[in-house]
Amino acid sequence: MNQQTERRKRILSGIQPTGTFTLGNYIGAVRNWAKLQDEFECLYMVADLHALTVRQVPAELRAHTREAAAMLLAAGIDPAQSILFVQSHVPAHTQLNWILCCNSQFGELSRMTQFKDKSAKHPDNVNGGLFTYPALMAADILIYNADLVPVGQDQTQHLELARNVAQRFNNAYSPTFTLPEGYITKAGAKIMSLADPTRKMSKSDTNVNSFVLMTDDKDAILRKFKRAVTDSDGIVRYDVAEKPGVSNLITIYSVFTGKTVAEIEQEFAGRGYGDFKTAVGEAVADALAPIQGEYSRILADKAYVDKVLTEGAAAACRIADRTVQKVYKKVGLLQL
Ligand code: AQP
Repeated sequence: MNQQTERRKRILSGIQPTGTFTLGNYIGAVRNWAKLQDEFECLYMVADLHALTVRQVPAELRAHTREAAAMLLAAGIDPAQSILFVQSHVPAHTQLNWILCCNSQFGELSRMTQFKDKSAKHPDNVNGGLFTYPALMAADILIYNADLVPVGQDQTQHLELARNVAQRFNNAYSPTFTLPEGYITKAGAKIMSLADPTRKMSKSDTNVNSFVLMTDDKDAILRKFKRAVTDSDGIVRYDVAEKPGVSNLITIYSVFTGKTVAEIEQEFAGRGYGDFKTAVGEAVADALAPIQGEYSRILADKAYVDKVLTEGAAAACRIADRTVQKVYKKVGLLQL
């Protein structure tokens, strides 16, 4: 095969509309998605079905879903290049999910650390969806025969399960699914909570000072960084074990200024945390301002967002429905 006829590798990635995106979501995921569009065939999904594993307020989930799409567009996802869609708009995901649930073992699902973590976090709602979540995630990926899945460290176990289930299905029936590989972007740093730098920054955190939202204005951003938990030695030095708060701020500052850790340590040598926190806040606010402008403009045009999502769902369905038909046939479901 020559360069022209070779199919570009396909990427699938998703984000849950469980709240407004944080700086963590942006740095770890969304920021990189736009950059992947030139090289890969990309499918980006607002994972509203996954969001249901935790109780949601229906009106908020609806609003967050449209907002998520608008934010992805504002962050540079180009619907002319990539397929942007909402998971529940492509029913084939749940159709394949059932088949994959029937090909996943209780033991392997029980070993998932996210299940254990989320069960501990929501002891009053340890539901079946939380348990079978990795089978739906496998369906999300396998239904498009995605080659690559950009994942953080926290998702590698789920991706491994998707590969195992795909392999099992291919062996039991016939080659059907591409075995997906993880695509770890170097820039996909893990951003920690500003209130507790040993935990990751999360959009559903109940402490509003723990995260910076993509929609926070400059005052809120500066205030949150000023309050960020650091330590008492007053030295701007990168040391995750000893100085997790300061190290987290260095990472964020580095992402938005392009400066290295050494340059940052040098820049703030002998200056204390006040100056440093202000500089981080300013850098973040400056970087988010143009995205926020785009976001407001796009979100105000509901018809445009819905048109993108309608076209995205149609394009995704065209690929996904074919896979499901093939799978249904292979497992012996009667086709009329
Ligand atoms: N703190 C983070 N640092 C770097 N990357 C992060 N991601 C999330 N938090 C950070 C990445 O964002 C993408 C989408 O995540 P998700 O919405 O599917 O679920 P999540 O990882 O559970 O994100 P949150 O914000 O923590 O959501 P909630 O609070 O609902 O659980 C993923 O690629 C993730 O790695």
